[in-house]
Amino acid sequence: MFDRRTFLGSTAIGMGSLTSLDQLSEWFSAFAKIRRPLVIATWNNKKAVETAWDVLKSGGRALDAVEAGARIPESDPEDTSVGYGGFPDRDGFVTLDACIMDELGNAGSVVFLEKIMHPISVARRVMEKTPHVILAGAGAHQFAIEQGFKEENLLTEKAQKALDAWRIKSEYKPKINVERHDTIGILGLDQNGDLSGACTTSGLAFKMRGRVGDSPIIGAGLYVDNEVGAATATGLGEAVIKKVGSFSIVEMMRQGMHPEKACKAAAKRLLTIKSKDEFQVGYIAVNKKGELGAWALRPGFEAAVITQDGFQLIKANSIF
Ligand code: SD4
Repeated sequence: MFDRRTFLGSTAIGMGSLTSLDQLSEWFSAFAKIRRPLVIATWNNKKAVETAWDVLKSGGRALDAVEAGARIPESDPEDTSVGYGGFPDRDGFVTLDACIMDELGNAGSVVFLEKIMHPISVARRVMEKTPHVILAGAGAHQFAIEQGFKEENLLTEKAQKALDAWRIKSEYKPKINVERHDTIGILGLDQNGDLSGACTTSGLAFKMRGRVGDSPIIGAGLYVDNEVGAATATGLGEAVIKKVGSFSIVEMMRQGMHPEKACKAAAKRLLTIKSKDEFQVGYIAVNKKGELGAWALRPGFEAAVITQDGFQLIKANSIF
């Protein structure tokens, strides 16, 4: 591990040596010219940030980049927290939540959407083609079909087996950080300096039917303000919603806080929740300068970052 001094002394050997977001942000501050484009996503969503990067490196729009990135875990049957292959609710239905925001402050969201593999793209259509922000359930599904999306079975054999195993005891206690958590919140800063964000999930495994988490809630799971920065969340959605996590981070950045400090302050606010010892929440953020932040309630949270210097998996600091 590096301390600040050894880190600064090591920058000559490049970003491959960085071990934390603090250090990455310091690197960005020290070499101000290399701040954009960039992509940051929750967890080790490497392929997603690489896909988003492909859009940005050729001068593409951050909105297109984050949508393209979010679609990667949505169609991956091995990813049990997002889209196809996502673990179902306790009644055996895969129900999806997603939202997206662009640099103009537009927002679109779908909640409790079934049988459509790419909720993030439906959310984008809600944003661009309707006068609304959120469509839910059967209405969201109807809109998706009208827009040309295909109806598909999203429940994989692996997910059905996991449900069958869970039903033996039927104890509902989300094992945050224990099962694989790849819910993706992804933020992009493009060459123009414009920000966008996307967030997509199948929500918590074995949730009650009808439950909606933070991921599709503008201000909770995601918030983008192109004048300031963007933030997104992962973990126990109920906790993130109660604290309006992503909006708080952007507002703290608006007051001049560095993204890392703002994420930490938002993570600290979770401590007033009674069940704080039983859940995980992770936040990531980026500001207009391309400075980054990531902080979690407890250890184990990671962020995937990509810049022109390549991919970095960052271990986030935590309150506990
Ligand atoms: C939810 N925040 O639905 C999501 C779950 C999550 O990794 O992030 N899982 O509460």
